[in-house]
Amino acid sequence: MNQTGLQSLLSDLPLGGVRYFATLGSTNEFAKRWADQSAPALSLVVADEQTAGRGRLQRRWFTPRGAALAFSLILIPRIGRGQDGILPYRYTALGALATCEALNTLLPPGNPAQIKWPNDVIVSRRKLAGVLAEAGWQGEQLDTVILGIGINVAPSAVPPDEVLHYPATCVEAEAGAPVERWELLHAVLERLLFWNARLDTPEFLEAWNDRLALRDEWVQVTFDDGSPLEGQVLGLSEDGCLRLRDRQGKTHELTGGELNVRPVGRS
Ligand code: BT5
Repeated sequence: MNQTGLQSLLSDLPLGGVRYFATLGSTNEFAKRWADQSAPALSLVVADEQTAGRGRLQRRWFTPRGAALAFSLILIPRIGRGQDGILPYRYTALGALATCEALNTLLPPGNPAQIKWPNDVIVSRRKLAGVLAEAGWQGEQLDTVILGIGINVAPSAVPPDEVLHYPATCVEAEAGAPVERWELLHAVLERLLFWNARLDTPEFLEAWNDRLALRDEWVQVTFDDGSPLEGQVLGLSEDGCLRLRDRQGKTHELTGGELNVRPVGRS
């Protein structure tokens, strides 16, 4: 792939600018700087390889050359703080939902991609893609969202187990066939643009809820400060929080940004 090839591949989509890099530190980082210099809405940054790809909480995201998709879309929502209690969450879900939908055209129907709340896309209980939505504020206004997505396509994209918090997989292993990376990128972007225009609709919430992984299962959640909570996954609340019921029967609605959800008794 190269700059011209990418532009031509995506020419039917209503994107802003498109930038392709063979190697880049982080597409989110580049997109942030580009947004600060007034990038048009829906501009896209794609890298074949990332040398400083990031996850949440300063974690690393591995994107070796030739095997993965790593890209960031610049969204300009212009929504006031009053309306946005859970908005950055919706963007994370937007990325995860679009990724699931594009993947599910390639995966066997009995083994679909699902969203492990809040930001992982998993198949067969293994992480196949991660989403990092970073919000930029201008005073009280949500000014920019950099929506970054990393997808493991070929087996060499999957990092070794010892560096992982959660088992990982890739699209080709789950699809059982070679996958054309750039066609997959096109398909994800198409779904992203579709749902981005419908973020505040009940249909969006329903589609997100339908793809929620670990429903009815007991999970352990670890919050930022290290405190744990064990509960059964009930689904999403009306505003996209994860609803859990604890052993005492009390329902919790999780909004916390940085938490890990793990099936109880599994690694
Ligand atoms: C995420 O964070 O899952 C968000 C990943 C977002 C990556 C995209 S790529 C394009 C854009 N540009 C960037 O710089 N970032 C975004 P989190 O939930 O914190 O998960 C991070 C953890 O996932 C790491 O600590 C590893 O354990 C694991 N990990 C790292 N690389 C992985 C990979 N390729 N596949 C599966 N797991 C991985």
